Amino acid sequence: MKTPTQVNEIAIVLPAYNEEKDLPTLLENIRTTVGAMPFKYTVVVVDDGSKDRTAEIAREYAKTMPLKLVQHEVNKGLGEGIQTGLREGWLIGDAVIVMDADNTHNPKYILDMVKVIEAGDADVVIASRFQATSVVQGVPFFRQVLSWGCFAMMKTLLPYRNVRDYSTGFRAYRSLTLGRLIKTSGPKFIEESSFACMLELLLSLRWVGARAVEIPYTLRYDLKVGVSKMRIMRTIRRYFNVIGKYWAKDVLPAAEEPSLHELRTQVRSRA
Ligand SMILES: Nc1nc2c(ncn2[C@@H]2O[C@H](COP(=O)(O)OP(=O)(O)O)[C@@H](O)[C@H]2O)c(=O)[nH]1
Ligand SMILES: [Mg+2]
Repeated sequence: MKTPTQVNEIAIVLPAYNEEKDLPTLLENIRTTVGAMPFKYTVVVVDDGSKDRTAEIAREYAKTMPLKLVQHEVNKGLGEGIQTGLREGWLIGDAVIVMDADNTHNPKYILDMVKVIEAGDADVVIASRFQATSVVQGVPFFRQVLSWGCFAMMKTLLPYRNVRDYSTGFRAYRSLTLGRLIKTSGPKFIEESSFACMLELLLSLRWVGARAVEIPYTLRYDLKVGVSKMRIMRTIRRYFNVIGKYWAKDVLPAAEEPSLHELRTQVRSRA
């Protein structure tokens, strides 16, 4: 079933922890690239207790571009960061894009992602490393093995139609679908604090019946100046936890969709 969605405005959520080296380049890029796209945008920077100039940089850019800074006083982990960003983002945009703040995800792909949502073909659009024309530059071998391993494991244990890249952070979500997830699960809709939160979020969307589509893109890991924050062994361990959580859960039956405005009112009145 198609669910065409008019996208007049998007929120771009950037979970950021100590990203002073890469954030300015990304924000400049967003301003020129997304600024030229046919919809309004607001960047939501979630500074998760960074010890460097991440928050200062965001404050500086907020003077010259649509940018909202949300801060956690102490570092709470990527899961909490994504959750804070999505909670803000779905109230702002008709679609929410989440991408890494380390300048490895090019904002030019946002247009392709939004087009899929507008056409009504998907509720979540994944910029995938595993499409035929996708290119991955500069990712360490072991990290590639990890994402392939995640793909193979998920296809065997909990396959999601059309999905190959289960663990990437670069995705677009239809706000109505995020609203449905938040309404169903409550305000703490992500429990994982580790990088396994990306898998958890995807499986929770599968659970609420979200349809996924992937688009090809080029991951420029070689452009990253700062260090990776992923703790690999911890993430692998947590993947199993997430799979266990969703293993026996049946996909929820389709429900009639309220308008985005109605859904926002319903969720706000509960909070
Ligand atoms: N909110 C929050 N974001 C984080 C944390 N750790 C990493 N991130 C962000 O999550 C994204 C992915 O991290 P990154 O180091 O790029 O991982 P990699 O690309 O997988 O090597 C980046 O935007 C980071 O700033 C954290 O503890 N809290
Ligand atoms: Mg990254």
